[in-house]
Amino acid sequence: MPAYTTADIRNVLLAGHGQAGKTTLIDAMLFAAGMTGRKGSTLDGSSFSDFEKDEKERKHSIYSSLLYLDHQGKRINLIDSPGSSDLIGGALSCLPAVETMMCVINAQAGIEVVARRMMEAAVENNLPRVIVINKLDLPELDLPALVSRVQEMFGPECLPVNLPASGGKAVVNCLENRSGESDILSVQQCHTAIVEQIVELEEQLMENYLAGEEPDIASLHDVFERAVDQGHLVPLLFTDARSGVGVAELIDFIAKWLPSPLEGNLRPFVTISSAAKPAQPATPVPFQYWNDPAKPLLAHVFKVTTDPFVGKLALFRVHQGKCSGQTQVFVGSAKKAIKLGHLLQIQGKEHKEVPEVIAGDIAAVAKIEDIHANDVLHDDQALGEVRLAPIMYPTPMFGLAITPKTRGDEGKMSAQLARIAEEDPCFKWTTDRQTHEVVIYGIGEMHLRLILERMAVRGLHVDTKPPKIAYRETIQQKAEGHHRHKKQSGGAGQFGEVFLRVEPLPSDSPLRKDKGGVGLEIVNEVFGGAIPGQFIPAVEKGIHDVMEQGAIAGYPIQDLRVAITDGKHHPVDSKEVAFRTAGKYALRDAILKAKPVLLEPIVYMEVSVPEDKVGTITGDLSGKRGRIQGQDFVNGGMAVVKAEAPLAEVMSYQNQLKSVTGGQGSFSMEFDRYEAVPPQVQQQIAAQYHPRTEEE
Ligand SMILES: Nc1nc2c(ncn2[C@@H]2O[C@H](COP(=O)(O)OP(=O)(O)OP(=O)(O)O)[C@@H](O)[C@H]2O)c(=O)[nH]1
Ligand SMILES: [Mg+2]
Repeated sequence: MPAYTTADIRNVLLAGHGQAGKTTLIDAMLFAAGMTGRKGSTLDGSSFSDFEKDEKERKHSIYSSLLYLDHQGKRINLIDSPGSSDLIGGALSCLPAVETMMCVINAQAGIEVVARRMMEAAVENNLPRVIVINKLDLPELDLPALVSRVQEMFGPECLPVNLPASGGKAVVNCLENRSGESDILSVQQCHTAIVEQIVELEEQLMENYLAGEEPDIASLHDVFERAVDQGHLVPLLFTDARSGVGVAELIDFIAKWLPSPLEGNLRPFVTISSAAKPAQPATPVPFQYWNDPAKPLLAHVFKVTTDPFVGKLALFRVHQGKCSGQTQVFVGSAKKAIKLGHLLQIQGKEHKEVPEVIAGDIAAVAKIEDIHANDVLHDDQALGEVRLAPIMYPTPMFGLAITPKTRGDEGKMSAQLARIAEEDPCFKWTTDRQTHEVVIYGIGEMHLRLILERMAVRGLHVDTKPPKIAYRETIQQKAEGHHRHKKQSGGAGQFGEVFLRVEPLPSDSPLRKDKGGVGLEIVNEVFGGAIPGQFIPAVEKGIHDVMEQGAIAGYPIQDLRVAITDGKHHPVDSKEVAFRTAGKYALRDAILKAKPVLLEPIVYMEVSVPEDKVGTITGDLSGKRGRIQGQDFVNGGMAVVKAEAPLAEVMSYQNQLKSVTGGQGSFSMEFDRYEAVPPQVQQQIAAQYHPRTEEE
């Protein structure tokens, strides 16, 4: 048994924009808590959190990492996450492991894209938020203005629990103190604001407070914690992670005020009944569990990684029950149990074997190939259908075609790609149907570059080709299609005839791709056995063929409702293959009459540049079919231009920005939606498409 109980655990994810100081803060916390004999630093590669070679070289976090500290009998698990918008998948995937998301904001740069994104993601995932404003030592800060910005953007419930004091050399607690000296704002006013915010949640407290009774702060723990859980309060703290100001206070605050697994909001586990019909999306039913070590085991694998010494490592959070190395677990709905073997407590790159992991805690298990990212581990077959509700990740849109430098390495390449796809939820790869090339997709240029480097380190070198755009196809109106497939060759013939109707899926249909659906609904309206029931699946197969292969330019089709309306069969010559072919060509026929359009990915961009470059940037983006959405002037003479643009035009924006601004500026880009391409672009792309017309 560990020396602590579930009630003593705190799990905190540090997230936020790149360079805000998350990793530095974690190194500072470990040092302040006496966990490390020296203070690690990202500056000289000695960080306990950024320990991977590529992280040290680039001086920023690339992977999430798990660390812990012990303070006043509490076990505090900290997850550091990368702040680059390209790597946000690594931060999002850790949300299910914690009770609190701590968003670190750079006092000078202000609220940047990833901070905002992670704040939104925490709300979507019903996860309490804490804000840390770091780098309070930097010169020329306007901290009161930043606090107001935070409140404007994330709500008036973002309230300071401490304030910088002594010229930035200390912080003063305005939650536990009614008065005191601070550099900015009034301790008394901040104290009142926070007390008023939390007493609101309890009638008796509120009445007493209104009657003039100042509550005893220590007695407010439960209601404070509830306010945090409900998002009714977002505590805000200040730090200077480099010199350690506010760091001990931050640890104290986590230990004392933030929710333990027993108090925190439960993660959205659901049961997916396998009884649902395959054609219909299964309706998930919320699954109730408790962070109780006495109940059956329920754990969730939130990260899989490869350790140079132990091989595959799966990091998991126990949400219910407990496990030891001897525990026989089931992975999801698997019927055969496996023994966990060695359980490891992780401190950055160090591992220590532990005998047991209890509900609420985070640990890792080594060398089990059957355990994958996002798996649920349990020791009770009744939990076989329990899953975690999916996390919404940004769609990887940046494509690169790759071929191994060494012929014969294709198999090795697939194995590596599969491994990376498991380690990184925002990495996808496919084989292009037209060109048979392997195409990898990531969030941005940097993301893919890092992945290529990782493959090279693992011994696989590839050639890359200019990025490809993942176009899609759809239709704009209703139309009918027909095909009769008839073939007489020698003995037995082939016969199948299909009539069908297509229409766009209604904009509110849950089956639409942008709603997370499969993008296709097939309805069987065939009357009186014109197509015998046993051939309907073959027609459906033909429909799926076209959906994958495209009809106008060779890209996947989406958001179609296809009604199979009529057909003919032949008692001898009707075969599956005939109906599959008929279905395929009938659908193609219908689509061509249904005003087909080519869709292209549109990205949302935020470009940070010096103020005097704003005109150049907006002009340049407008020339790239971009639409400017707004501008923000932030601290330090910088401005943020917000825009939407077709991905095809801004694929190499990194270089474009460099040439326009002479090296200054940075940007983030994320997929927003698909939109029809202008007609002349569609003509160009479609003209290059030469489908094979095989009438097998
Ligand atoms: N002056 C000052 N510099 C800081 C502070 N905290 C961090 N830094 C510096 O800011 C830079 C970035 O710090 P990191 O801790 O790597 O930032 P991060 O948020 O982990 O960044 P990513 O890993 O890219 O997301 C480093 O040079 C740090 O030394 C601070 O409080 N004050
Ligand atoms: Mg970092």
